Amino acid sequence: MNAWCTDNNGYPVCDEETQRFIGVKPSERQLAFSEMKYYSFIHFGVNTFTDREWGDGTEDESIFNPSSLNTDQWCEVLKKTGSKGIILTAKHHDGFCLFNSKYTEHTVMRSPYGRDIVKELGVSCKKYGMKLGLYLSPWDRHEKTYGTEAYNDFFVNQLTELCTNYGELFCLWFDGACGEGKNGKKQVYDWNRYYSVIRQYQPNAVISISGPDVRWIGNEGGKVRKSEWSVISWTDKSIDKNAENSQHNENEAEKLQSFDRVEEDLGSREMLKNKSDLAWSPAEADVSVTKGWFWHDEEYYKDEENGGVRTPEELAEIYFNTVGGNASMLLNVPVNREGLISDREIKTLGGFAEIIANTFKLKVQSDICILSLSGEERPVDTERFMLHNDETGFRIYPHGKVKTVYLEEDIRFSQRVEGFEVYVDGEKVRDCTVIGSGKIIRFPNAQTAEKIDIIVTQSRSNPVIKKAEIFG
Ligand code: FUL
Repeated sequence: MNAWCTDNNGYPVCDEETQRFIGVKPSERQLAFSEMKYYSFIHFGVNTFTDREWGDGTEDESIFNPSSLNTDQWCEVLKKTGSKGIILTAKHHDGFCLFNSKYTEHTVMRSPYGRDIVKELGVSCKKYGMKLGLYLSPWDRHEKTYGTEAYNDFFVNQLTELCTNYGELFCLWFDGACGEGKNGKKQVYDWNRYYSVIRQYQPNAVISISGPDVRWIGNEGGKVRKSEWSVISWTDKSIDKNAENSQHNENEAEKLQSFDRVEEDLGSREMLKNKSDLAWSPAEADVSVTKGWFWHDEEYYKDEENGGVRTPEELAEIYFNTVGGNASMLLNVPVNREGLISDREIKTLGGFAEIIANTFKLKVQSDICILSLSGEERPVDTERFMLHNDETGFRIYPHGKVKTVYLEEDIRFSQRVEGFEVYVDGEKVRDCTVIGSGKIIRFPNAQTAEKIDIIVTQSRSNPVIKKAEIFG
């Protein structure tokens, strides 16, 4: 039998090198973040009123005039979709702040709206039991100090405001885009200084994308690699690479939605072999419900398929591939000129939420046994288990029809499984790689199965499984 405990595809099961890989584990903040799995992005700002994707910093504050802004509505709509938190663009590249910043006049306080929207969203998030995260664009096309050392002080000041005035944050999201400022100069960002502000005031928050805790998946179309590894080399996810690969002008959004790196390998043993800078690096797929990040009307999207809006089925597919592909899903929902999530977006989100809820509605009672090389079965009454040295995998006996199998490794022990096979009543139906924080295996038609075997073919030391669930 081809299993991790027999030949492990020719790789050592637990030599020093393997231990080096599994010695890399998530921090507490990364663990909490990985539990969220699906959460929301909101792009809102002056672009909403100018019909642009990138503002140039010359926008007058008076154009920002949402007529009936209601952050409770945002939470209500998003929470219903199963979202666990919201990341708001507190400041996008145009430099306009949705919060009351002491360090610039270019804020919502000078607009007809006149109130701190980050504060309002913080209150709503609390009320609805959602977590709050903030996007603060390092690139600022309005601020006159941009491109000089003084800008780092300015940025640190704004970051400190966000980290100290709005309660607990789960994430600070730093974009990869780095362009020129007003004076034609590019900024040299003092990342380490930024990070230490966050660690000081928001020790539980992850620093995403241009930061150490969460890795940009590399596209904006919700696509994942065949194997999305959790442990990779820090150099391979460097901030410079992010900047190189992210949007370089306002109209490139579409380009970034495509993805040709499905086979790309960031974390196999071969890749990690000579790398000394290994890091726990969970992938995040940021994707928008509409073609653009900011809200635009029907006219803007008139040439786009389905009016520029992703269908519920597309969104669900993205969910299955990301949340079920060892990544998390950050779904952007733009807020419109009224300051609300529009019916158009609510409709597609509703359809999406229904598909996901239906998929996981019916949990099928199952018994689980661990399979040993000698053919013995060891029953486990808990779903959290480790395979012993002579155990090839596990068998699930579902008491009902099977549509979806959900697996999760206990990532506190790192990401170990490198390959596994799925058998339905003895017949092999899938050949898979990484499990990590979540693997979703779907069967288009409900299967009647007496037993489902998961045979681990390759692993970095003994596999530790946290969840093996069946849904009908
Ligand atoms: C990109 C930005 O340039 C887009 O406008 C958007 O904010 C996206 C999430 O990140 O790099």
